[in-house]
Amino acid sequence: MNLSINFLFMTKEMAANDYVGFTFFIGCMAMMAASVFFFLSMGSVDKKWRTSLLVSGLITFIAAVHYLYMRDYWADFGTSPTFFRYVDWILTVPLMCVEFYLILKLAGAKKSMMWRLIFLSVIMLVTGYIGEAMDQANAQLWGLVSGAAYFVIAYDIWLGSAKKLAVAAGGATLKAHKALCWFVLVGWAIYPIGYMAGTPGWYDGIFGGLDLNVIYNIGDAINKIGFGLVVYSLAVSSSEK
Ligand SMILES: *C/C=C(C)/C=C/C=C(C)/C=C/C1=C(C)CCCC1(C)C
Repeated sequence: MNLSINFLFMTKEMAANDYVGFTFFIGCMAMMAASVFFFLSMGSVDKKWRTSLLVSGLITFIAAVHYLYMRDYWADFGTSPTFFRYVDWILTVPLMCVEFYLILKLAGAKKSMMWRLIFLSVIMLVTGYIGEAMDQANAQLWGLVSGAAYFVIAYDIWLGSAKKLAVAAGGATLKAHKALCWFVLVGWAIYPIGYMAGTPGWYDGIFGGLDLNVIYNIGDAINKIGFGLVVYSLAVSSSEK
């Protein structure tokens, strides 16, 4: 039962050609380093930005811990740590929704906007998990439902009420909001590609056998660390004044 805890930090061999294992390893380090950076940066920005930086650090910290587990899971079993992956996402993706809210709060954002995004992200992830781990035979269908929720999230922040608040706030807030929107549209689109590489469907074979974990790990590094850096630069640039 406590196997997954006992094997943490134990030395194992990693094959030189285990490029999947390597991306878990490097992803883990990157998430740890980013967390230290975001936490330590909290002291050098205006008070009103500290919570945003704290959340950025929590996102990468939660990921770092899950990467430790996923790295070891991969080393031991050589199969996808799907469960840890989705537990990580179900914690960190809603926190990214909180980040949108925190940035726009000063411009008058309501909590209902945040809860709506969180609700949609949970639907996106739960249906994705079902398709990937529980009902692969219908992976295409679950992926479609998940994709629909993703589409609504993207619509909401690009064109919905969040957009209006960002425009009203202008300046650095608008710029940061735009950057985060691009992360959701382009950065998050990496994940459905990983899903298609790892589940059966009409898309079989088009990714040439590339392991879904490599795609997910690249997506995580871009989205979690990049997202945090956008928040960091907003905090720094609007603290200087
Ligand atoms: C830090 C982790 C992040 C930002 C994870 C994001 C995950 C997604 C945007 C996943 C989306 C999916 C679809 C849109 C369809 C197929 C199933 C998913 C869950 C991979």
